[in-house]
Amino acid sequence: MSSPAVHRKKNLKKGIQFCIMVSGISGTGRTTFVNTLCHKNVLDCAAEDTYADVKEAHLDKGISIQPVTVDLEEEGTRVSLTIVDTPGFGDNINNEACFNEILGYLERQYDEILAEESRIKRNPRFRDNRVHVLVYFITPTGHGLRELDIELMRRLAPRVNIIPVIGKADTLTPAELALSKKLIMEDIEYFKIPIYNFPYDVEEDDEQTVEENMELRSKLPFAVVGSTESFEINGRKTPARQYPWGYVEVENSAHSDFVFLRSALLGSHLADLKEITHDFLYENYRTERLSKGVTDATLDSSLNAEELAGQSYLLKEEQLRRDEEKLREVEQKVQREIIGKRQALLAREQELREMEARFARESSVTTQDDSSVVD
Ligand SMILES: Nc1nc2c(ncn2[C@@H]2O[C@H](COP(=O)(O)OP(=O)(O)OP(=O)(O)O)[C@@H](O)[C@H]2O)c(=O)[nH]1
Ligand SMILES: [Mg+2]
Repeated sequence: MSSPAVHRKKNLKKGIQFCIMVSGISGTGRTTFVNTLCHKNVLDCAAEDTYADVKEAHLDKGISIQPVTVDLEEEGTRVSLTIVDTPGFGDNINNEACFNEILGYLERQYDEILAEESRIKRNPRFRDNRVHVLVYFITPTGHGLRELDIELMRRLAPRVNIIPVIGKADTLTPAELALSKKLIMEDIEYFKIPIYNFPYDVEEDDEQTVEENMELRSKLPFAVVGSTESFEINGRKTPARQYPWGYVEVENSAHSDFVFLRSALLGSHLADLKEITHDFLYENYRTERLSKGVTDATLDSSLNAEELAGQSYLLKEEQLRRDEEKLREVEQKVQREIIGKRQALLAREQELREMEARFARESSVTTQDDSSVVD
C-alpha cells in the first residue's frame, strides 16, 4: 500500500479530528448540551462556584478554557472530538478580558500551526488543535441579541465559524421561540455578523445540497434542548426532560433542533467547517501575521533558529507571490497598451488607404478631362 494510503488508513483508525468550542453565559446549558451530544458525561455538570466565599463575590474571576477530547462513533465513522468550554464568560461586569482570552486561545492554535509549518523537520506527533466551530449559546430571553452576544460574535467571527443557538429552548413556547429566532436573525443581519450560515451555490452545488443547506439555514439559530437523562417514551428509550405535564424529547424535531445541529456538526458539515477553517480563516490569519513581520514578540519568543529560518522562508515565499502579482499587472498593462496602439495604427492605415483611393479617383477624373480637351 502506498504511504498516503497507509496514512489515510491510520487517520481513519484514529478518527477524524474535529474541535467544537462552546460559549455563552453561565447556565445556558452548554455542559448539558456537550454531554447530550457525546452520549456521556464529558464535562462536569456541577458548576464550579468560585464565589463560595461571599467576600470574593465582587471580584472578576475571568474565564478558564478547558479542552477535553473524546472518541465518538458517528454513522460508522470515528470522530476524535475535542470540546473547548469557556466557563466564566459573561459573568463579569466588564467582559473585555473574556473576549481577549477566547480570541487569544483561537489565535494561539493558529500560531502553533504556523510555527509547525515553518519547521524544517516536522513533528510527527503534532496535534492540530484549531477550533473548527464555535457553538454560541444565546440566553432564551424571547428577545433578540444582547450587546454581549453581538460583541462576542463580531470579534470572534474573523477567526472561527460561529453557529448561534438558543440554549434551553424548551423554556419558550413555540410562538415565543419563532419570534425570538426572527429577532436574533434580524440583529445578526443588521450588525452584519458573519456567522456560519450553511453556505451554498445554486449554480455549483447539487440540488440536494442546496435544499439541505437552505433548510438548515432556515432553522438558525438552532433551538437546543439538552438532557443526560433518558426515558422510555412510546416503547423507545430516548433522552428527554421530564416535566409534570409531560416530556420534552431532545431528538424529536417537533420539540427541538438538536438532531439537525448534531448531524450537521458531526456528519454533513464537518468537512466544510474544517475546510473553511483551514482555507479561509487560517489563511487570512497567516497572511495578516506574516505581513506584520517576524518582529512580533509573541510568535518570535517561541521560535528557535530552525524555526526562524522557516519563518523567513515563508516571508520570502509571500514576497515572491506579491512580486509575481505585480509583474502580472505590469504585463497586463503593457498588453493593453499594445492592443490600443495596434488599433490606432489600423485606423491610421485605413485612413491612408481611403486617401489613396480618393487620390486615385481624382487623378483618373483629371486625365479623362485632359483627353477630352485634346479631342
Ligand atoms: N429547561 C432546560 N434546562 C436545561 C437545559 N439544559 C440544561 N438545563 C439546566 O440548566 C442548568 C444549567 O445547565 P448547564 O448545562 O450546567 O449550563 P452551563 O452553561 O454549562 O452552565 P455553567 O457551566 O455554570 O456556565 C442545569 O440545571 C441544567 O439541568 C435545557 O435544554 N432545558
Ligand atoms: Mg457548564
